[in-house]
Amino acid sequence: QNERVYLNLCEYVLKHGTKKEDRTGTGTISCFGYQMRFNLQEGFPLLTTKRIPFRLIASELLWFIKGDTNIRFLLQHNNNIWNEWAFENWVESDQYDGPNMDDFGRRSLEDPEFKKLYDNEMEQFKKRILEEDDFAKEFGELGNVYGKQWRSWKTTKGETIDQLSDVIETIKTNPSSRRLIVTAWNPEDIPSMALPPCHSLFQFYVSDGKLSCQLYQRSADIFLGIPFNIAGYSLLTHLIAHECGLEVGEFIHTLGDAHIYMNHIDQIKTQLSRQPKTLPTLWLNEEVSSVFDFEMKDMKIDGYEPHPTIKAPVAV
Ligand code: DHF
Ligand code: TMP
Repeated sequence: QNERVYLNLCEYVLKHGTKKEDRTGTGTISCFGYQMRFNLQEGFPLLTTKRIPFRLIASELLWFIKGDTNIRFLLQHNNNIWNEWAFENWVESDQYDGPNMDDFGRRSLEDPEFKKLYDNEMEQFKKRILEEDDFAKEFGELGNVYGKQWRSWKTTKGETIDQLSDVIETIKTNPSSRRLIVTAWNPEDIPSMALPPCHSLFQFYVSDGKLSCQLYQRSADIFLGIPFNIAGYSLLTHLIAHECGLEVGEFIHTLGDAHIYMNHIDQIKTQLSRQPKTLPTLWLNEEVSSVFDFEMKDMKIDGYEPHPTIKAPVAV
């Protein structure tokens, strides 16, 4: 069963992982190099051992597909998963004159008084992103992240490359190609990104009328990020297969630094104690054909009856 593949990853890293310091100062246990395979014909891999809100997966993917890199679109969809990385740029800017927010991620976990200040600043930040165009333009921007690289990779000639459109076109015209690749890893642009791309490169493969996708993820937050990434790329594979008149094959997830944050270990153990349920199925609106025309209402998940949410802090 598909979900077992993810639970096996958790067990593997708990068992074989070694302690490793990390950029965020949280500490992890980590393994290097791991691969999971999900058969997309066996149901949509939205985990059932904890609730993963599908609307967050779908709105983040639409945001990538639009080529958008500003969190305003996400906030308009009540999606808060990228807030901290835009907020970080804001509180480090000259224009910010509120209370000191250095190291806000860690301090808000350790100090309840500080957390009140932080929550308040974050609320105001979100409000300004939604209400003030100029503020949003400047401080909602995450830099040249996924959407930019997928849809308008800048060339040395001053032109742009639409990798996503190109790959879809090639899947239609030359499905046996071994060059069906989209890369977000643009070394020149890395310094201008709020976070260098974690899901860095993906490749498609067509055989037997089925479309498969393999993702190389350089850095993998097993508890928080990975369930989102599995569902997000599975959804992308479904959308492209839909446009190209193909069935779905497999999603293959290849991980580089696969880690569990020290403050996620109890949560992972709770999750491992739960019995996976039947995976849901994905419904796509037949009337929409192009990947670029999908909206939230055109994608639904059926038969999703997961175990309850498990909360955990995100390392910033
Ligand atoms: N940093 C780190 N350390 N880990 C990440 O997974 C990560 N992911 C990013 C950006 N930076 C990151 C983008 N994706 C959540 C999930 C995915 C995501 C960012 C955050 C998250 O916090 N999920 C929670 C709550 C979601 C909600 O309801 O708002 C979860 O329980 O899944
Ligand atoms: P890093 O840049 O130091 O590797 O930190 C990035 C963290 O974010 C790391 O824990 C991996 C995690 N992450 C995911 O797992 N999935 C994602 O989609 C994103 C954006 C980040």
